[in-house]
Amino acid sequence: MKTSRTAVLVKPDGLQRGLIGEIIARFERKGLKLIGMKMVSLTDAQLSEWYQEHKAKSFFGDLKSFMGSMPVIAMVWEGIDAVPVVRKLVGTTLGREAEAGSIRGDFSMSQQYNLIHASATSEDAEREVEILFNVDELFSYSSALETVVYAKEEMEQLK
Ligand code: FUP
Repeated sequence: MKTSRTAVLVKPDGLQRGLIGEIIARFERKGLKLIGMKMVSLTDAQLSEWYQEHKAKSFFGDLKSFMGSMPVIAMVWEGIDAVPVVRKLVGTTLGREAEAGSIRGDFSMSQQYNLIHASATSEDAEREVEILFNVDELFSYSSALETVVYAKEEMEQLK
């Protein structure tokens, strides 16, 4: 168990479909803490860095133009094991096959239009947070909910 932070994007299809509130609500209800959020238009350079692992793939150009076609909502969520916890809430990549109950499983039918991005690993999370957020855009505050979301020993890890 480790306190970590993870980067989330509500993609252009999530914006168009009016699912921003629904997505944020799911993370809030889970007990994760929001430490940064903004609406932003991703540049081609940012997208190339963001999706560097897919540079050689056939869908790279399409994916970048889709992601740059309108603003996205960028967020950073924090909590114990935040990276795998958020990936589980998001569901697997192909919306049609994603688990019912996950965000993609409940709302997406597509591979590219799968509503949301979430960091795959802690290393990815740190890189992605850095691409989108300045240090002064991330916030440290104590949440009243933490004492009921986590047991005492778990709270130690949040320090
Ligand atoms: P994920 O980590 O679940 O977001 O998925 P990947 O990192 O494997 O893929 C990144 C994004 O590329 C996906 F969200 C959707 C898009 N993609 C395609 O458009 N076509 C493909 O064949 C595979 C992925």
